[in-house]
Amino acid sequence: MQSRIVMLVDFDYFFAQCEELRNPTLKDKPVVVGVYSGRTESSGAVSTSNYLARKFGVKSGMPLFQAKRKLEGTDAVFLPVDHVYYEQISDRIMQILRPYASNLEQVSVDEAYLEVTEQAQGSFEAARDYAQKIKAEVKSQVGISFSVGVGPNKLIAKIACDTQKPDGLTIVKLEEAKDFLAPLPVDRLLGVGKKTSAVMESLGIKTIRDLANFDVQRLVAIWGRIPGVYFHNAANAVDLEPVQEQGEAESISRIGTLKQDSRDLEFILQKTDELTEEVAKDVATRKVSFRQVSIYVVLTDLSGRTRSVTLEQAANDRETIKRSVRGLLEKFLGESPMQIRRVGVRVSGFSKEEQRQKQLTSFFQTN
Ligand code: TTP
Ligand code: CA
Repeated sequence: MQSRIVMLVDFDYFFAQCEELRNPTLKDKPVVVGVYSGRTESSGAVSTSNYLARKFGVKSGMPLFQAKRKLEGTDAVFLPVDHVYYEQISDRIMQILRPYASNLEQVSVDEAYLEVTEQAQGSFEAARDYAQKIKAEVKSQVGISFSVGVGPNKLIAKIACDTQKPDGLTIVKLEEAKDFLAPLPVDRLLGVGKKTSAVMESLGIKTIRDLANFDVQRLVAIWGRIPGVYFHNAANAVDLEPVQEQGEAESISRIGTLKQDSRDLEFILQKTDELTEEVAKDVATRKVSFRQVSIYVVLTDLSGRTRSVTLEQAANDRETIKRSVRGLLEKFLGESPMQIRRVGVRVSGFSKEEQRQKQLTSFFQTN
């Protein structure tokens, strides 16, 4: 049977995996990446952790002191979040993924939907091979693993992906989709939070099967037309939401390594000019304007720094990027005595006028 085919790609234990990438000796240790609030040495919360740390009971959102306690006596490593670095890695992976899809919709720093109906010719068997090929390419080019869910729509792809991690590949065909959802609790559906699921439970709706069998008119009477119909359709594995290309990327960036460590402005600018060319090409292809230009530098001690400037007016040309990068680099070299090893150029703060505000999206925001 021919079907639409959508993939959801979700990078494994992302922040912690990025940390392992730049320091492979971390791989056989529990790794916890956290946001430090700064009051005491271990006040703050866990952003994520690698799977070794999870074995000890560490979870996202947990206070750091609690994670420390769980990992007492191990050689666990605790690191502060480095969003700029994770976004660089994320951008590189998204760039590799993009040509594999008719449409790519980035939903967060570590997740993207890919519309691959044409590429897989509507065949889930072909989609399996295709997913494996994409996984292998990202692994060899960037060194990051991810999990994939493949389904007849976004809803199924997302839930399929969550069933097998890390490095998972889960395929749920069109004809299997309803049975796949049926036994799951209702809160697995996007848009069914604590409040909604409590109301559903009071109506005797616990599983998605219960919801699928519930009278749609009653759902509409309780939640209104758009949510009511959405719940009914979702429970029946029906989801017509397109994979939307627009507004998916929050930034465009490139990073490169200098031929030798340096703090010579003109030498470094040769590299950033090359990177700027590529960034400007992407800006033109995606027809976006940006308000922010940033540089990212990796110093010889491998620590990263970022500097940004916000433009008075949105721009879309390479000269603006070059000028801003020069200014930022000059300033940075004036402030820091360190040698630079790698440099990156990024533009962000894209103009939003093209972004479509859909009814369902606004419903999720208020739910
Ligand atoms: P997730 O995809 O939820 O988690 P993950 O990538 O760490 O692990 P996996 O997918 O293998 O289960 O979140 C993506 C990133 O978002 C994560 O690496 C860190 C960040 N994050 C937080 O900062 N705080 C949180 O509470 C959560 C859940 C995630
Ligand atoms: Ca993830």
